[in-house]
Amino acid sequence: MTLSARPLRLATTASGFDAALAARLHWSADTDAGIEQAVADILAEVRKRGDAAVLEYTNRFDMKAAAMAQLELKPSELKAAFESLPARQREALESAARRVRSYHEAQKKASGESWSYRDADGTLLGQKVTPVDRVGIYVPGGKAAYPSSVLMNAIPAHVAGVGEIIMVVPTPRGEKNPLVLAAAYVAGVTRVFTIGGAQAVAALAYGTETVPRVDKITGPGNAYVASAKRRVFGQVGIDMIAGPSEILVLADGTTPADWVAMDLFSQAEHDELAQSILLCPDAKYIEAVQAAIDRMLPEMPRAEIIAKSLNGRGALIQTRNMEEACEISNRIAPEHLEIASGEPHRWEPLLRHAGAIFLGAYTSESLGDYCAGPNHVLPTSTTARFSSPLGVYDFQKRSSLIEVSEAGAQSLGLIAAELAYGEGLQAHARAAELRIKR
Ligand code: HSO
Ligand code: ZN
Repeated sequence: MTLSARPLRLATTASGFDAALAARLHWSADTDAGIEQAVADILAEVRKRGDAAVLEYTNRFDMKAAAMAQLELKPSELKAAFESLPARQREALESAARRVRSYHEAQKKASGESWSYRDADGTLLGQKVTPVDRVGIYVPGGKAAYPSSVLMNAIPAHVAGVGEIIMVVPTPRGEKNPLVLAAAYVAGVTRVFTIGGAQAVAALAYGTETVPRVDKITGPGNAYVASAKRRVFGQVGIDMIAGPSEILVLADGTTPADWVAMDLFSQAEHDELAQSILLCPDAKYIEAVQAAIDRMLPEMPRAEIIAKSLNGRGALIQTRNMEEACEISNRIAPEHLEIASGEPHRWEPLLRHAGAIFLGAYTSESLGDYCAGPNHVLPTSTTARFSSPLGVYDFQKRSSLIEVSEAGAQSLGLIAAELAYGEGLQAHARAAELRIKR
């Protein structure tokens, strides 16, 4: 079978461009009613019967175990998994972890510290930042079992100062992924349970005899996991619900076409529903990228997934100029945005909505996925319009601090009492007035 990948060719000057683009971008997170019902049942069972229910579901879906205790990995097993890896893999994992840690430490310094000030009355006002006590990290077990995602979820939690990081990872047929366990070891995960699916989310959200109840759950998962996370939200915090990976490349024609084509492949190989888009004013360059796709596709082990993704959701779009390319990119609000240009800093100020922005020809998105330092858990499906990468701030919360001085009580008391009487709340007004000196 000869595969071919022909992303949709569009031009902004053509009539019907807006509709054609909108159709390509469309993606819906809706899950079917069957999944919703199954998940609701699993959550209810785990809530009611704890360990016994988790064990039953695990035996049914993943592996046989006689007791919950068998589903917890000992710290020595994590260490052994790390030590079993070839030296080069160990070093890569540690270098990546170091860089991700430094980045998130800088992030904490810049925006994650407590602050306060005193006003003219001597009243103290501020904000105290504290870590979440205990978090749960969901790690998928199937085709998307990414050790890099273990680092990206656990390290910011660790840097935030989270006391306990509980990881859950299903082991279909009992097979453990040593790289995933090694990543947990390197990232400083506290406890690991080999459970997955909606039952693992339920165990983390409600707690069982063996699995401690957490305050927040992060990490990607399949439709069951996504549905379970939505349903336990409120009981616990959750991170975003991620859609398929996306990459958008803005090209002015100066980056080798092969590099750009391979970057488009890199997200397409994640998932048949992943989205890879090129925006470029130069028709010849678009041809060159298509030629590179044709040439390199057969060499790719995941050619079939790449072809499905590019044929179904990919697009090569010719724009009038780079300014228009930036404007369309803002409309798409991609998860990953590469500025494959000789003057990336000229275009970057025009780009407002993107999960992560990769500047210049050398900045392959792939480097950001593993080791540049910033987080690879990013807002997808246009949610970069209003949300941000996973970060230290997702594992922290803020408390307001107020210390009113005696002088402050006089002036604030008058204001508060006035407004309280207006709301018909006598006790509020009197509490303020009692502190006013006659
Ligand atoms: N690009 C993915 C993350 C990842 N890539 C993990 C490789 N491994 C997030 O969109
Ligand atoms: Zn990736």
